[in-house]
Amino acid sequence: MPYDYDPQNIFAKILRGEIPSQPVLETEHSIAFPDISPQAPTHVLVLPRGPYVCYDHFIAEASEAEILDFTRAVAEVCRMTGLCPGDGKDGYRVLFNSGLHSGQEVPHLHAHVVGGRPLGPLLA
Ligand code: DGP
Repeated sequence: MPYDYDPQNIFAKILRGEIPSQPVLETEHSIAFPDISPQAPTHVLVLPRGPYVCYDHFIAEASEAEILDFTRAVAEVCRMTGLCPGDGKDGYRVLFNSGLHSGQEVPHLHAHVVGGRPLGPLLA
């Protein structure tokens, strides 16, 4: 299935340094920064640097190194923001919006890492 990546989307501009961001984590293949409109006390976006529209696009076309790096970056953000239940903390939610029905606004794959308050039912 062809995926049509728009290189003018806002996260592509951030990744090219055309728009400033304040990364909390940078790795070879991934970057993480706070969401501009946080929905919880902690709300961090984790992006692969590569031009992937959504999760299934990423898994279909990214290298194993990119997938491993991104997967680890998400976990590292959970850890460094102090949300991991394994650390005795109160936990977190990771979600991807993909496509129209999800309400995806920015067509560059990003994981939302949210926590810091009770998050309620997933589809509330
Ligand atoms: P989604 O609906 O899953 O595509 O979420 C897009 C998120 O991106 C939304 O929560 C707001 C955030 N966002 C949009 N523009 C910017 C920006 O320029 N900087 C940052 N940090 N976040 C942004």
